[in-house]
Amino acid sequence: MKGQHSFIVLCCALLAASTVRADVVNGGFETGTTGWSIAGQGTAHDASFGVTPTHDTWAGYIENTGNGTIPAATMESLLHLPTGTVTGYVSGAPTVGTVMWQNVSVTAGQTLTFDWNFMSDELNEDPIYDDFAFFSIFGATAGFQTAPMLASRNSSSFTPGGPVGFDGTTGWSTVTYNFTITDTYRIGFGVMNVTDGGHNSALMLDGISIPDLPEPSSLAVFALSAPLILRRHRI
Ligand SMILES: [Ca+2]
Ligand SMILES: [Ca+2]
Ligand SMILES: [Ca+2]
Repeated sequence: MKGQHSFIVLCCALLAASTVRADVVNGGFETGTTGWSIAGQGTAHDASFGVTPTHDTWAGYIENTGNGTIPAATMESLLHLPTGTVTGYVSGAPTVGTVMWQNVSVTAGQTLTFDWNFMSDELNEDPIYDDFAFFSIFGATAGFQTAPMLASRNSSSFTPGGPVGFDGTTGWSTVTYNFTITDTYRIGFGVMNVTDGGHNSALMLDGISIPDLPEPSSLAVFALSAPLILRRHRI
């Protein structure tokens, strides 16, 4: 009886330890921008804006014009990016834009996934206005991880039209990023003007999540537990 009791306790302990939770708050923007920090211009839009969200009713939105937009050096400071990251994406000089971020606790092996959609009013302007968008990952202990460009005016294909005020959108794409180190990470998103501060470009986001690691099946729990039980019986 005592052995059976130990087995049950062990199973419970293993299950508790295996349920790893990160905490992206409001990753689908169903409660506006709650949980997100924004420097610049950001909000949430539903389908009445002209773009259908990929998850439920609302999607996040940051744009690179308007009051409060910030320069490249401020973006790099807020997202903890190496100096030169934001000025290095395209050949033109960035001017001002917006970043949005959130800190999350992550266990090695977990994966970030999100949907993004870039839109621009620069498409019938000169290509020197190469507005762009990016995302970034920085670990409190692990340090800078990555900050790839998602899209730019000159490097992406666009579907003409889109929301009022834009010439076209890239449409939705999904990105995944695998965490290899357990840490607290700052996950950031940015959209930037290039050469001047006019003609809006925007990045929409939805379904930002870090799913729990899968729990082992009861069979796997038994397989993990069995050697410990056998060892106990030999004592
Ligand atoms: Ca949503
Ligand atoms: Ca235009
Ligand atoms: Ca612009």
